[in-house]
Amino acid sequence: MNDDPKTQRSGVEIIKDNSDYLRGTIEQGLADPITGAIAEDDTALLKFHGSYQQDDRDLRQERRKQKLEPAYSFMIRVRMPAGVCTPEQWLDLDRVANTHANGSLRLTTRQTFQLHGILKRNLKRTIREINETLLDTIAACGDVNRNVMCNPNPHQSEVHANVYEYAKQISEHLLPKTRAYHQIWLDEKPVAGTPETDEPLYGKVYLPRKFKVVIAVPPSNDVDIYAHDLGFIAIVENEKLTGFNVTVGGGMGMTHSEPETFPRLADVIGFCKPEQVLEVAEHVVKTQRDFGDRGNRKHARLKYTIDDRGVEWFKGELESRLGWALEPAKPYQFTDNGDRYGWVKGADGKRHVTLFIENGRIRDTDDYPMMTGLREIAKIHKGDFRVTANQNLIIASVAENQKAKIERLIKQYKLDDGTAHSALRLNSMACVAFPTCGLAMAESERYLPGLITKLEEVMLDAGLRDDAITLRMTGCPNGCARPYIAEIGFVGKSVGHYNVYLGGGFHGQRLGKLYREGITEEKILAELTPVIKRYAKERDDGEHFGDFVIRKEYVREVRAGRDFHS
Ligand code: SRM
Ligand code: SF4
Repeated sequence: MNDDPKTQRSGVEIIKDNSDYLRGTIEQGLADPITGAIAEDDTALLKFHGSYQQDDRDLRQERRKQKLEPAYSFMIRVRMPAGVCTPEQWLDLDRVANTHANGSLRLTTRQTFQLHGILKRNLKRTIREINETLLDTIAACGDVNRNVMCNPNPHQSEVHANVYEYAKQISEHLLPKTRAYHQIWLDEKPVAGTPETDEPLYGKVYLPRKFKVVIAVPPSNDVDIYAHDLGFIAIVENEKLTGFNVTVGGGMGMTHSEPETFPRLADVIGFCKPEQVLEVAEHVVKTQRDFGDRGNRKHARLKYTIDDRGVEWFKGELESRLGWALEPAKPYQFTDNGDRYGWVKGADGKRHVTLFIENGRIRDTDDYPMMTGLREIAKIHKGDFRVTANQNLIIASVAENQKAKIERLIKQYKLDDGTAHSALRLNSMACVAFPTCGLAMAESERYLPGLITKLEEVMLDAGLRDDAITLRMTGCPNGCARPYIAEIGFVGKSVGHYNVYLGGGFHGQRLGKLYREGITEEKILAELTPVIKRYAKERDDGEHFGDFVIRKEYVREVRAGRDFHS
């Protein structure tokens, strides 16, 4: 454990420290026409501005052979609390994606957009255009608080609307204060004689690692509250929000063959009133800022700070900073972590339709003009759009007299309101992985749809077409699609090989357990077919797949992250 952040610092800590509040030499790097990349140290700083330097991994070998530098481009992630944007913003992002990026938009597992394939020479103009549409990319990545998530439909009830306001406030409250972003991307001139802010919340070296906040409104846990550093579970009495249970210390990332790294579910530590939310968020962040490990980035998330020192220690530290004690947690119940597809009527009488966007990828193909269809809807839609934490999309707040028009466009462009697919596919997610993700070890987004087609045959044969089993895939163990809380999780080990995890909780309440290691598709199908068939025959009434595989001892129940590997 690292008790003295000054003596043991990882390389990224030193880069942050020397960066003049996240400036580094990014501006100079953007102006250098010799290379499509920026300086290595600046790639760490660029993340705080919402962008990653990547290279096309499909082309890596060929370019190496030809002695060319990698095909560099940049990914941009938008900050968009709770996944809400207007039709105008949709149209702007669509245009930006088709002019400066690779012609597609990617809905992420944290309810926002990513654009891929932006060349260095277009990076500044792309970020500027995103800002012109009144969205931004500040702190979408980096060692700060990221996009704040919450149940995506404020129009569902007054409580949802209320909670959305808190998501926005938390996002604003935890933003870095440096003007670096505005100066580099938006040409803001430094004001002479004004000293740089000292980042009152984060300090000069920001957090030891990324930090993620989420709000859930039971009974839906579609935001997977236990997977995040800090969470607020809305407690509702007589249809009014009375406050929140506070959760801390969740996280998914781990490294293969390093058992000291593990996914961990958050602990519920107490209850706070609505007006105390910002104070709690701020002091949880500050506690992690002061106690998180700054020597080893693989051990730097809040989950390790809490696991090493104990939840009671953390709660005590938090309460001493707050100057008051959290109340005991209130009862609550989650039922699932999936999306509800199709049309629903909200408390305000407006209609909302949830569309299935497979793995969040929006693009046109010859037989599926999805991007065009959504653009046409955005042109006439008067409500807003909401990205869900399952990479899907809600066309929200449709007035009664607009519904038929939107329905027509959904049909015309073959958009999917959840009727066309099996429950297995509708409850699936895959991370991006190849070709853009620099950390991918195996395919994910490009591979999962085909694997599901094969598993669907098994499900169909077993009479399970409409039975929801959560299934998630990632191309490496970092866990971007939260695979360790799926009932079936596939995690890339090497090209074409996956670890299979079984037994995650249907509403995100339990970690899965390694069932088979590093197996190919043929083996995956051979291993899972008998389990699925047996589930169809021997499950108890209403029993979920994740519970069944534990009861039948395919895997042992994982009760704590620390036991994930044992
Ligand atoms: Fe993630 C890194 C994509 C949600 C855990 N994630 C990455 C990078 C940026 C790769 C990199 O560092 O070079 C990926 C970019 C791929 C690409 O080409 O676009 C990437 N993560 C994603 C997205 C786009 C996956 C998706 O298919 O939607 C999600 C974007 C979220 C957003 O909008 O902010 C995404 N990442 C997550 C989640 C899920 C969540 O937050 O609910 C997790 C697990 C939860 C957690 O944080 O523990 C997650 N991503 C990671 C990690 C492991 C962190 C750790 O503590 O070990 C990394 C690697 C790292 O940070 O070193 C990572
Ligand atoms: Fe990349 Fe791994 Fe995240 Fe997938 S899980 S996007 S492969 S970092």
